[in-house]
Amino acid sequence: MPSTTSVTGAPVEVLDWQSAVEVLNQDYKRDGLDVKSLLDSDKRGGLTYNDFLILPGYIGFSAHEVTLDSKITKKISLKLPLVSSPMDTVTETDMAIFMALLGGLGIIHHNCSAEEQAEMVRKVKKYENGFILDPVVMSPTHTVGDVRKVKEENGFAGIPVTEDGKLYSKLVGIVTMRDIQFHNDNSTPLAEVMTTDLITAPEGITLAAANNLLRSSKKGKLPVIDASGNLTALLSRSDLMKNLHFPLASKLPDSKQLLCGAAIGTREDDKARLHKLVEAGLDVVIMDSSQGNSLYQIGMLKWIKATFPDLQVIAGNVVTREQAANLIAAGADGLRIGMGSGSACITQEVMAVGRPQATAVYSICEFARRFGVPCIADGGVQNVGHIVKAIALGASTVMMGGLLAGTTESPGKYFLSPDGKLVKAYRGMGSIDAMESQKSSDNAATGRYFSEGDKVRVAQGVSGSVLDRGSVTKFVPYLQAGLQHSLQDIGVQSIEELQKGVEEGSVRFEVRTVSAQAEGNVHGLHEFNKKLYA
Ligand code: CPR
Repeated sequence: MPSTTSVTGAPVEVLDWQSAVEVLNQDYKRDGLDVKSLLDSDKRGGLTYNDFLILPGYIGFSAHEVTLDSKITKKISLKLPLVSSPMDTVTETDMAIFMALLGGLGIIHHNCSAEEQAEMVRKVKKYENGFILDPVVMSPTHTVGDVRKVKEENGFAGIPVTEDGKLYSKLVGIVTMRDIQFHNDNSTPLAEVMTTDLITAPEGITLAAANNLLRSSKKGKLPVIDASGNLTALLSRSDLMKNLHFPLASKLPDSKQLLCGAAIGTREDDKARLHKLVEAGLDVVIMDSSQGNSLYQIGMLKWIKATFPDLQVIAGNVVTREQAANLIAAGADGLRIGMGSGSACITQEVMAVGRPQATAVYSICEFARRFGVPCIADGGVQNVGHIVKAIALGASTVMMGGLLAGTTESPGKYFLSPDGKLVKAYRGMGSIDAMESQKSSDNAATGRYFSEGDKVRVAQGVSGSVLDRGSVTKFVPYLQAGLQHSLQDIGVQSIEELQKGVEEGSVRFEVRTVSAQAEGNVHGLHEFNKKLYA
């Protein structure tokens, strides 16, 4: 038997290398901690995502084989577990459309009138990839100057002309830059310059057929008309060139429409708001409250379940099992977890109430799973790693505000920060700014943070800006690919497998000391460029 010497000089038997796995299983406990020991808050206090790591497992498959399907409510599943926050600097029509196209879900904010919010929901539900459903339209009395102005402001010409200058009115022509190129008189009415010899597509045409027609017509724009000749939509050649394919798009089975969520408050007039949202086609409603375990929310939840039995209702926010139990018992189809972890949030500081997010997520998800209630981990997500950790701790989906606020699809325009960086505004919904933007009593989002009778509004958030992140059509697929690679490293091929592994103790964790956190970040470089994806 070969032998070697230990540090004390005593001879030590060298084992047969082929028995390494057997010896490991016989003589050793598993490396790392199971999830219960990790989140033992008696021992360690509450943890945040940065306080721990997941240990790697065995890779027996490629990253693109990892699937990310997960439930957002009892009845609705997504192919990508990502949700955009109901905040007025994060989710309006465009964000909701693209989050759904990419496999996630957008929750439209309610810091606007009920009509405005319902209109946004309607646009998402009516959206068809490739079709422009609210094109700029002009009438024959509009002028050459008007077209030039649109070109200047929006970068496109090619404008359909209808009898009264609106969508759903009779199409009478189309005006392109070619029609007005050598026309110096800006006051000439479009009736004199527009092209009237039109190639159109009939309403109901498939995107593929419409694209073929657009190609063969060699035109820049293809108007879609109904049986009476009224304009209903438009296709554009430039969109055709960049037309993306969205195989993960979030839709209900047997439906061509994208899924759409929206937030409401728990006041009496939110009932009328919800009627409008449901009429517009809403699939999921979130009752938006920073502390959801209340008489008001439970009352509202029961009313919604009785009035709209088919609507999926997400309750919250909650951070303890006790809060969650009340909402589960009142019929919640999903829960939203987080209090004070949001990037623009000062709730924990001001109210002294809240909970570190990793502990909150584990505590509630472990409980809610027993009743088949999926949970959203909401707030505090700054990178792919945080998403993976939230899911490993039991969250079905993850909600992001700040991380998506700097994308092209979020509301608002980019501007230059004082230090010359391209940024977009981002603000907490309980910031003074957001509360003061409340234009009418019909506009109730900030009710999440104050009541009508309050003389002083106590801010629970800040307003500021976030760096440009480009389009969600690039950023979300980056998050998706990152998730797939992470699950591959852990050695699991799906979210279900990850959560089962955590529950059974085969997926292991390690506490991350402050110096471990420093080690895990870039260190020792004089300068570096942190480009996240290419
Ligand atoms: P981040 O993704 O930016 O970290 O967090 C977004 C979440 O922050 C939102 O979904 C919401 O739950 C929470 N949030 C928004 N405004 C807030 C204020 Cl003023 N205070 C506390 N939480 C807030």
